[in-house]
Amino acid sequence: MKYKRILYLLCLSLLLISGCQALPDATQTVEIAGEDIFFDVIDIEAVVGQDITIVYTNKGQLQHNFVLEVFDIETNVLAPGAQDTFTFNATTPGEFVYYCSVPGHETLMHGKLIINGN
Ligand SMILES: [Cu+2]
Repeated sequence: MKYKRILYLLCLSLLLISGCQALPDATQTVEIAGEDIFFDVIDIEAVVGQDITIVYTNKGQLQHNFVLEVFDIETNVLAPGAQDTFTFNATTPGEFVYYCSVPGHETLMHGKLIINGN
């Protein structure tokens, strides 16, 4: 009887430990559309150390791009319907603004990447 209780506690402990070791650095893929004149995703949350793949599509009638300065990301200015995909590692915790750098767009066309520390 006593052994059953010990075995139960041991199994419970293993479950808790394995739950705590879920991989925080699995790649997160985010699809973002640039429209006229806004991004359809304005908040991205990630965990420090995680790889983030952005699939960026220009779904507007105007030209748009995607800039995330802190990670040296700047797509080409995309024609309507064009797409660009890129991956980077969320190396630094904090909040970072991404935007479209086509003149006149940034004021309305921006979003925030939030990287949470461990
Ligand atoms: Cu734009």
